[in-house]
Amino acid sequence: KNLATNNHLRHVESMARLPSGAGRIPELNAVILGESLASEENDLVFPSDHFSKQALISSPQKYLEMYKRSIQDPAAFWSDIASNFYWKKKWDQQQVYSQNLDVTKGDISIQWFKGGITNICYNCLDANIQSGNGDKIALYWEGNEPGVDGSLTYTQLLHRVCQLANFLKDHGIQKGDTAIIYLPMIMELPITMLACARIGALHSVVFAGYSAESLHQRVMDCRPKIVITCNAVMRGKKIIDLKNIVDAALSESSQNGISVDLCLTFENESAMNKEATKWQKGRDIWWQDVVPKYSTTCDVEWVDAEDPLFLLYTSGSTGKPKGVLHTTGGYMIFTATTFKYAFDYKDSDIYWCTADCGWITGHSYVTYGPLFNGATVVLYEGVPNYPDAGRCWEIVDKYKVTIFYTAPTLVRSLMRDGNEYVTRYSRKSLRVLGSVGEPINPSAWRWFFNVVGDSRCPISDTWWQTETGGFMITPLPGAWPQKPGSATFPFFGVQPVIVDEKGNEIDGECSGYLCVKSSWPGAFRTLYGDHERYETTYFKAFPGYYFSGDGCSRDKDGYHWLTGRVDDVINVSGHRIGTAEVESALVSHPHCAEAAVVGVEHEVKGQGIYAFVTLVDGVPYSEDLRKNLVLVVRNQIGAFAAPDRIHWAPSLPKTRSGKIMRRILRKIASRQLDELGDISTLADPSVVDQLIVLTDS
Ligand code: 6R9
Repeated sequence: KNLATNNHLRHVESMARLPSGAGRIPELNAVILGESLASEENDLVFPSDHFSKQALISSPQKYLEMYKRSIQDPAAFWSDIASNFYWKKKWDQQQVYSQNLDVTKGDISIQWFKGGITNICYNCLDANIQSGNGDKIALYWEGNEPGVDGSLTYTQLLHRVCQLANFLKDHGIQKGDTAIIYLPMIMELPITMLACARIGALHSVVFAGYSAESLHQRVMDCRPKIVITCNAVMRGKKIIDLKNIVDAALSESSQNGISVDLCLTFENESAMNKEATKWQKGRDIWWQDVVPKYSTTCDVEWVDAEDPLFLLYTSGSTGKPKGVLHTTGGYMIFTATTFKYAFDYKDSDIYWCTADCGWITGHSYVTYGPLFNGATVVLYEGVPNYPDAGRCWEIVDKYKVTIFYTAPTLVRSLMRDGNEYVTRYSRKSLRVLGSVGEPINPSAWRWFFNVVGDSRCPISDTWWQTETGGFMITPLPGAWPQKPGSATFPFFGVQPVIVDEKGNEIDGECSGYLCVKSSWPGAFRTLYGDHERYETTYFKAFPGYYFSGDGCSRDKDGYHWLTGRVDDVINVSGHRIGTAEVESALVSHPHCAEAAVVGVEHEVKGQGIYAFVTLVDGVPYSEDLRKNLVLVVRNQIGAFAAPDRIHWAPSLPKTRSGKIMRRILRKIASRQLDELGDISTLADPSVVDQLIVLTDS
């Protein structure tokens, strides 16, 4: 009946029968078997006994027991967990969840805890204060400059949130309205998210590295009542004038018929340029002039579990970003529960996630998941290598960080800077490490484990997506041995399946497309304003399943190995970028006739952006033009999407029906010239020779 699940259970069961202590060397806390041992089966990294003993999930057997229940009776499993949250009114007990993931059976729909009335801000703040966490630090903030910092207790955080919530209400923002947040990593960012949630307004955080054009696109799509930003931010030594970017975006939107009447601007003192900030009277308000005047208490807007909580735009395989919509109840329970187990969270932990709140990781695992658990969270405004490559470990020591969650790209870049920057600091507070955003290569994994974590801290390599809301495949750090580079096993309630091209589930050791069978509480419910695109993108490829867009293989022990995107999405430093987005930016340049973008392996970023560009007839190649093309992408999307390489292409390889053959372009870009495969189906195979000749141009 349930092929993949049974298969998965069988693997975990066999793992649970491993003789205890298999492969361990007792004198070490944890054992990492060296790279010299090529065979994968020996490549197991066991949690220390000490760690496992204190862990929430301490053995494969314990995991298996809970996992089985979560799959066999999801309603009971998740209801029990949900009972630990505050509900003004309980959900419909008869129908904890309802779902249809099969397009052939009607509209795709997912609902969890429908009829339950709650509020996520109340659960994160008020409930924690009532249970005695009022004086506990909720947020530590570390500014860009060393020595500039701040903190808020749970009670202080609640007061700040309430003041802003009152301001928003006073300015007509109501339940169901949308607010765009364009802020850097300062405390006002989670404060604003929570204030929106408190009054039932949706937030749409736009990463403050996106360009004015991208911000404008998002304004046009979600039509916010308000934009909340700040004057500027320092990233390292660079000042970025965020308010100017907002001004440009809003003026473009208003020329296109969507005007935003309110722009609340926080004065970020660490980026002193208040005087230089341009001001539109009647629209722009300084945060500090108004918000602190409001009361520090604010009634909660009680919402249905299925009322929307936020929109977050992410890249897909077409040029138009997708507004991923998450609702309240299921998301709250899923982020809180995944956070607790995947990081083995304890009350005494100090948690630092380096992700920006502009991405999903900052939503689920900077703001909501940790705060629900009453965690102390570190926020860092700056860049990880400022003033030098030791900054992260300085911060770890300063706040005695116990759980450190970051991205492989950062690990690789710090690894390149050398061990001295790490070993200069103690890091002895650390006990759990985490990785997210892209597959972590085994050598980066080992460096992270051995050097950063002193071979003491398990690594939770969490596979998940904007769409999934929270962790889907992740180690539970005390439960089972890890394999460097594998995200291991599914979280409770998650049923990953690997399917072949035809959509058949495949068993045993295999590789294919990663799908998910059955819904989980944190799943996104739609794409904002485009339910059809939601169904087409995620549910039509393999009817009956959610299709992730990732490739995955499963080894003989049942461990999952993510192999990267199989669609036209590139993952640059953990940021998702659609090839089509970059292409449409490039072709907007008057001299660019056509562009095709592919991802190529990049030592630090994971993937780099490689663009083939065909120029308009008669326009010569030039260094200036190359720079201008890169600039167009920076301006239209953001600096993080700038192509690493522009390859002049007299023409592009196309099929007779006119489809660009990216497979060939990928091979040319990565210099795998002897693996071009069959090029006979091209309309003009000689195009390929031209491109190869020009490879080193
Ligand atoms: C959370 C986040 C999602 C895409 C996803 C996959 C890649 C994320 C990963 C991983 C391998 C991991 N990805 N975590 N690949 N191992 N631990 O990053 O969300 O920005 O939506 O990106 O990132 O390709 O499909 P998002």
